[in-house]
Amino acid sequence: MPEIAARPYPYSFAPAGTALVVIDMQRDFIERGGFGEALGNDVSRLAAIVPTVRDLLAWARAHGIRVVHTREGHRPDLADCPPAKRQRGRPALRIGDAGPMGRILVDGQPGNDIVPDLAPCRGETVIVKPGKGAFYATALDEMLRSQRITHLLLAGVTTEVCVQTTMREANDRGYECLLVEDATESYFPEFKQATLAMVHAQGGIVGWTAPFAAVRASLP
Ligand code: C5J
Repeated sequence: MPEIAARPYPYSFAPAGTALVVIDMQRDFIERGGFGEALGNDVSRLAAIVPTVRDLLAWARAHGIRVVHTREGHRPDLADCPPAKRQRGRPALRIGDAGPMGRILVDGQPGNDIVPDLAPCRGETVIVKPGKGAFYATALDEMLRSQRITHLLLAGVTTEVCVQTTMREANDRGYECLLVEDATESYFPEFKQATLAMVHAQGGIVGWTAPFAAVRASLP
């Protein structure tokens, strides 16, 4: 079985039982004028990982590893957006407000699209999720189980919010998870480093982490 030189110890996986889950690489978080910037963040930090995520996607596709993309997005009537989420943080633009890329964090709006360099290929699953975790109020778990997926490689943004929440949800559901270190990013570098440490501490209490080079080396 292929093995990735990971922390805290090598990660074994069968490509047929593995999915790459790319979380929220959408314009709302990565480009100017979206939700991330409305919350006061410097979005350029996130744009910097796009080339690595693109290479990771190409690697997964070349090896027949299933690819799942997620987007954080709400229904146009915001019926799936709790008022607490909409009110939180006093942002310049709230979820559902009209912004430069359409309505903020609303499914179907230009800002909610995945960035063009990472556009899903035909046949790849796109999960639209109302929460931070990709398992909350979605069919992700049923979909993965029906395809006999047991191992997840995770990438995307932001490391300590949607990526970590999803990884913890997956871990609790029994998936063996590895977070690709340079294919995830945060608006706060210290939060990213803390998340990586939390994941692989205590013998891999949430899972494994490894750089993309180590992932790529596992399947020549
Ligand atoms: C946030 C996310 N940060 N995708 N969403 O609100 O991490």
